[in-house]
Amino acid sequence: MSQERLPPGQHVPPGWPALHYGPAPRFQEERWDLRVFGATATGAEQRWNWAQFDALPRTEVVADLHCVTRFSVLDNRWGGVSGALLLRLAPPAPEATHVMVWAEFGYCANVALADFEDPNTLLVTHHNGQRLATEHGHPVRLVVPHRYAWKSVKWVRAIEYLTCDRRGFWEARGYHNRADPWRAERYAYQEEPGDGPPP
Ligand SMILES: Nc1nc2c(c(=O)[nH]1)N[C@H]1C(S)=C(S)[C@@H](COP(=O)(O)O)O[C@H]1N2
Ligand SMILES: [Mo]
Repeated sequence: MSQERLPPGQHVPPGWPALHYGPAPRFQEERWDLRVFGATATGAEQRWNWAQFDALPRTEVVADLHCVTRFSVLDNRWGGVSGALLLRLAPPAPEATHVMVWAEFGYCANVALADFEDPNTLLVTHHNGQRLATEHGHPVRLVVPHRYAWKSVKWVRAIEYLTCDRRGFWEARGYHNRADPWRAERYAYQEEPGDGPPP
């Protein structure tokens, strides 16, 4: 494997490990919605039920997934709704700088608006042409390929627009606020001033 292909310290295990904190939620279609709230352009929140969300136009991106525990899963063909499209459908206020992506059971991760808008960032419904398996985030997970995978929130239920940065679940538990795998930004103690919200 060439050095350019894998970020520092990463290796490729067999298959696709499933890794998460706590249990995997069962998808209940009739109770599911995706909510956008916080600093929206109009101040109102927006919701899609499952049928509405599943009818949105999908994009495909081929990208690698890098977990901070050092495994990488290469060449995933992700299908889903782009972060950029979501921002067009539910515009943030001009002051918004970050999003907090919320999952079932309160897991969350913060993502800079620029990273959420990146053409490779998707709200993923499909992997290699098939619906995601439950343990990988069915029905919808975020994928931000250029950040460590704890920011690729599985079982997404809400997106909160923030006007100042705020640490998510792992970012508040000693992990790096930005989490660029190419710079091995694993831990909060590596942060420089400005990499995270003021303490
Ligand atoms: N809701 C939720 N999403 C999550 C996590 C979690 O604990 N809960 N773990 C993250 C971590 S640390 C990793 S490495 C990836 C793993 O994705 P995978 O299980 O599809 O490989 O999911 C991320 N998304
Ligand atoms: Mo991870």
